[in-house]
Amino acid sequence: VDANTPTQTLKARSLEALAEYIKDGRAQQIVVMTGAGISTSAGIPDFRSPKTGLYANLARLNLPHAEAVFDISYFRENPEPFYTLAQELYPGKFRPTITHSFINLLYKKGLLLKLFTQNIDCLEREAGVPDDKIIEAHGSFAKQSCIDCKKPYPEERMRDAISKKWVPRCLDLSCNGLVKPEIVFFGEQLPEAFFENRTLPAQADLAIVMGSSLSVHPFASLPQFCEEGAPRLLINREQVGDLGSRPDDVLLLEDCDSGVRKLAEACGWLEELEALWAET
Ligand code: CNA
Repeated sequence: VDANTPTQTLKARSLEALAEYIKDGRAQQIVVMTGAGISTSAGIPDFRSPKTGLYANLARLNLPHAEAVFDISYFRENPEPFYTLAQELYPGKFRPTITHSFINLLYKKGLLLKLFTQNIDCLEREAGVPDDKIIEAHGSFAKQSCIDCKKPYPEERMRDAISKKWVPRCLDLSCNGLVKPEIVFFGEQLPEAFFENRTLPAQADLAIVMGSSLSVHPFASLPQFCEEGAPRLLINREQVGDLGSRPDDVLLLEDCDSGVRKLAEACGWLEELEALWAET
């Protein structure tokens, strides 16, 4: 589409028109899809940003290639690099961003159908979004288990392992398999809940994609399940996926936090949003 392509649903392909659509009560079933970019301002690096991304800074771990740190077959042979990284990423040290609070605000207003996140940092929960609204497509640090027999592993021990950088092993001595947080590695299946809810975006009357390069499949295809005519908003530093290819796609190519502030302001929610964030 270009500037002359007529829109189907919105009056124009602009933030103002989108805010009007929301204020008119036409967005009641919002699906939000997020990635590492919503947490970078909390201090957690993303994967793929040049210079600041994790992949650009993994040289010290001597990996064959950056993705290996999250590759299940590499982990079986060499779990230490993951545990080095896990110490940096482990939940508890980071504060949710205003973008996380914006998702909570949508929930509080009864407008959030579902949040699909690729993030493993649990910051959406910490911002107040309830468990049943969240699909953690790539799992999270919330649980841990043996990669062979799947036996759950106690959280306190994992916390200790991560803080002291020792590699935990299955408590069933006859198994002795490696234990890892239930974050989805390359080569592992996504959680059932992802596949059960995968087509949910088709029910959305608005989709908001934030902070993702949309380069990891199958997550990356979620926005394509949205109906034609359902507006899709992208808030990201760069254009990604097929966002921008439909007449009712609105692009805010900037930082998530400034983007959600603009959207909240256009909807008349900015004070409420700032207050909600201040509480977290
Ligand atoms: P990615 O591939 O690193 O892409 C991040 C995207 O966000 C890029 O398009 C950036 O341009 C953009 N971006 C970065 N910072 C901002 C910002 N402040 N405002 C707006 N845009 C920004 O990350 P994805 O999530 O797309 O990749 C999927 C991987 C990354 C998932 O498997 C995650 O588990 C994994 N990951 C998660 C975390 C986390 O939990 N916080 C951190 C690092 C990686």
